[in-house]
Amino acid sequence: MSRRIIHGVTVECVEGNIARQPDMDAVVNAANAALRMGGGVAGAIHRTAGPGLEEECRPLAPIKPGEAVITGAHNLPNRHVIHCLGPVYGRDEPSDRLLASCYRRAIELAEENGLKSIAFPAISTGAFGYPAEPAARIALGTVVEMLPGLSSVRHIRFVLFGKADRELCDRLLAELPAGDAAEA
Ligand code: AR6
Repeated sequence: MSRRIIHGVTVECVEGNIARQPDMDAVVNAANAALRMGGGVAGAIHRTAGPGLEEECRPLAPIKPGEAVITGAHNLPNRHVIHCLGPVYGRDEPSDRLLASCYRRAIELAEENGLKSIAFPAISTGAFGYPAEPAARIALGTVVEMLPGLSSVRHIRFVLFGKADRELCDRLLAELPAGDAAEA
């Protein structure tokens, strides 16, 4: 687990389950285009949220790679779910820009809805095949670029499934320039 405060925003890497982040206003779903139950993150989120989440999602689907939509969280211990469709690696191009767009749109939606905290899984790095390290660089890089302009979001958490991905996140977070604020 590692944590830094950059431009007044806490950014952290933790190991865990995205469906069990009760202290976060929003959790991000690594969705499919149809916004339906799936495997991995989408399985954990929909299973915990219950069938009301799929119902709320139906009129919002389909979404395109790089897009994000926001819903309620139903039985999840959060206020909202932000559903992002990541690129399928090797198919949806330019994959780096589409992946960056997911993180950017998710944070924009959090800001528009006055949310203070948001937790991300490693979008596209499971079933969609995006290699872990370039995906993590895009995730952290995109988020950090936005930090100086944020007014509502004060806490951003990356929830990694397993030690190797969490250590990768820790390493990239430690490499970031300091920003303007105290380190935690
Ligand atoms: N909490 C946190 N991370 C998780 C969890 C969890 N509960 N479960 C898996 N991961 P994936 P994608 C990690 O496949 O690549 C779905 O079936 C996992 O180890 O969930 O964007 C959808 O329906 C990996 O590092 O998302 C879509 O069709 C990362 O989260 C498709 O898969 C993302 O894995 C989306 O694929």
